[in-house]
Amino acid sequence: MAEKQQSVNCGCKGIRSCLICEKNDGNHLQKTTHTLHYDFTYDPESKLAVPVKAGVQQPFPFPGVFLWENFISEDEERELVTKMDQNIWRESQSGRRKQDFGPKVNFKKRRVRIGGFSGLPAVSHKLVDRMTKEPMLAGFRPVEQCNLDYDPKRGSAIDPHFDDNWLWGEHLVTINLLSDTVVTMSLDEGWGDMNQGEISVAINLPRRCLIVLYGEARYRWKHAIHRKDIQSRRVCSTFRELSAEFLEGGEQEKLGLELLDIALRFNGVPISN
Ligand SMILES: O=C(O)CCC(=O)C(=O)O
Repeated sequence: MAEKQQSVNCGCKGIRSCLICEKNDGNHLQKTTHTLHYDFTYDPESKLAVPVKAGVQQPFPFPGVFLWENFISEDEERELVTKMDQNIWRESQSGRRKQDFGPKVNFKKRRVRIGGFSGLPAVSHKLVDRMTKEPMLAGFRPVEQCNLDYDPKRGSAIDPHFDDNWLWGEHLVTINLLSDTVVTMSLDEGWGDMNQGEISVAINLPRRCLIVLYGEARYRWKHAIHRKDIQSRRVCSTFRELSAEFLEGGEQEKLGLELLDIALRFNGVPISN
């Protein structure tokens, strides 16, 4: 099937779709899957993935997730979203809208352009100070913040994917705002007696929590937000750090230092692409 032309009303390209382009284009690809699914839920207390249906499958350890409930207060949430809504939201893929505070990156060509990057926004200063008080984030120095806006009216979602690991480092830190949702971790090919299909682990994200994905949850499992898990408007801010190549002793240390210097001045406006 020919690639879909980008709709004027949304940001979807290729196989991505949202409710707006699905209405306009009867030919959009509907995903059908015939594989088996093994469904688990993450238990933050035990850090185990627990089978949704009791029976054959056993719980298993699910490392690489850190959850901080009530990371921000209701007042802070209001302030953050009000400030975000004063900036332009740009249409993105799969019914999302976004605001980016970071360098312009061509991941395919492995090129970074500092260009119009003016730093993370001022409102994030106290949030970054707060998160880095947590011992596991003590060395976390973000150089990018991406705000995403999900709306059930647009069918917003993000397909299962891995984040880049050439430029971005191990810790992906996300603050979840305005509504509860679920981040679904998936492994296309299972193991042991689950080797016939896909394994997924649902992590419940309460409104105003912070989640860190690192280690196995970052590098071995894909992550996604499914359309069915957006029940009302949801906004999130994801913070990303540099990989070793851009840090002290790395091949691109100089560029990394420049990016850090700009990012952590905290007087940025969203980049316009
Ligand atoms: O919406 C989220 O929580 C995840 C966003 C995400 O996966 C991404 O920006 O790559």
